[in-house]
Amino acid sequence: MNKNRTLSLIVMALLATLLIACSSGAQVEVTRVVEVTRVVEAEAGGGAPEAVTFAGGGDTLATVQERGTLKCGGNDALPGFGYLDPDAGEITGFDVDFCRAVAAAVLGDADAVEVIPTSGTSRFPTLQSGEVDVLIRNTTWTISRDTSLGFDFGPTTFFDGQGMMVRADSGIETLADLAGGTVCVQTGTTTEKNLADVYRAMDVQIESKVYPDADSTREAYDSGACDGFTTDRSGLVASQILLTNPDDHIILPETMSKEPLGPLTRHGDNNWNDIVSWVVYCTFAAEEYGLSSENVDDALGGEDPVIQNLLGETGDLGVALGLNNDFCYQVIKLVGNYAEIYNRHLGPDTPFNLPRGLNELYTNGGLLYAPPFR
Ligand SMILES: N[C@@H](CCC(=O)N[C@@H](CS)C(=O)NCC(=O)O)C(=O)O
Repeated sequence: MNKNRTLSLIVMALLATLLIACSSGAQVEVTRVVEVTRVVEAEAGGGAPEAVTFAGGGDTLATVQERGTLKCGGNDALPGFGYLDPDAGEITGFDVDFCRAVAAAVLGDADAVEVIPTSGTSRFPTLQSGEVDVLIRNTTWTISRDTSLGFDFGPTTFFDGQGMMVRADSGIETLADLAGGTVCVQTGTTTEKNLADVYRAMDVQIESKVYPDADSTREAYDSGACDGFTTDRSGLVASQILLTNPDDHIILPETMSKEPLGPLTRHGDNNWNDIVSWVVYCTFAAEEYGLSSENVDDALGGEDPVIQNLLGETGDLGVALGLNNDFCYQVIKLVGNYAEIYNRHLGPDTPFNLPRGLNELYTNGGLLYAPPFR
C-alpha cells in the first residue's frame, strides 16, 4: 500500500468516526469523505492522482469516453442556434458550439459530436432515456424541469424572454391590441403556458393555435393562420429570416417572461453536470481574461497564476473533473471564448445582429459571471 493511500485511509477513517458522532444526512457526508480522499492524494503530490469515485454519480463521462463521441440533443430548425444548413448538410449554431465545447473538453476534439435533433416535445424523453448525453437546445431552466422531470441545468448560455411577432401593417402595437385575435404557438414549450398566463392576467381574450414543431408553427403564421406568432425572442429573430417576406413583420417591444436558456443533464450525474457547467464557465472566463482561439497559445507559459490555472498549466482542476487539466485550453483553442461563439452565430456579421444585452459579461453590465477557476 503506498503512502498516499495510507494517508487517505487514515483521513477517511477519522471522518467516518466523526460522522457516526454527529451524523445527519449520511448521503451528503459520504460524498465529503470521497472529496477529502481526492484532496489528500493531490496534495501529497505522489505522481498522478488516482481515479475518484463520485458518490451518487452517473457514468455519462465514462460512456462518452468509451464511445469517443458526444451525443448532444439539439435543434435543427432554429437558424443561429441550431440549424441544419441544407447546402452544407450540417447542423450548426450557437447551441451547437456549446456541444462542440463539451466534446473539446472531454475528448480533445470539437468535431467528435453527433447532434441529435429534437423537437419541443421529444427533447426531454430523449435526454431521460440516455439517447443523448446532454441537451443543448434553447431550453428554458424552470423548477419543474429541474425537479420533477429529473434534470440538472448548467449555467445559462443565453438570457432570453418571450416575445410576440405580428404583421407590420396590422396596426398591432402592443400585446393587448391582439384582443380577439389568434396566436400561433408551439406545444410542449414554456411559451404555450406563458401565453395563456399573460393574457389571463391582462383579462384579454385571444385564441391560441397550437402546433407540434417550429416549422409548422412558423409556416402556419406565415400563411396567415394567426395574427400573432409567439416564442422566445431569439426564436422569433431566428424564424423571421425563414418567413416569405421577413421585412413585413415586427416583434412587439413587450417581453412576456424570463427564458434562461442553457444546457441540461440527467439528475444524479453530478460530475457530468460539473463538466458541462465548467465548460460553459470556461467560455465566460476566457472572454473576461481576453483569451481567444487566436491568442490562447501566446498565453501558455505566462506569469499570471489565474490564467495558468485556467489553462491547466498549474493545478489539477481538470483531473478533479475526470478530465485532462488542459480542458479549458482545448475549449478556447478549438471553439473559442463566449464572445467568439456569440459573434460567429448571432453577432454583427450575421443576419441576426443581436445585441448582447443581458448576455454581456458582468463587467459590461450583463449577467455572465464565471466563478473562480481556483
Ligand atoms: N425556451 C422554450 C421554447 C423552446 C422551443 O422549443 N422553441 C421552439 C420555437 S423557437 C423550437 O425551438 N422549436 C423547434 C422544434 O420543435 O423543431 C422552452 O424551453 O420551452
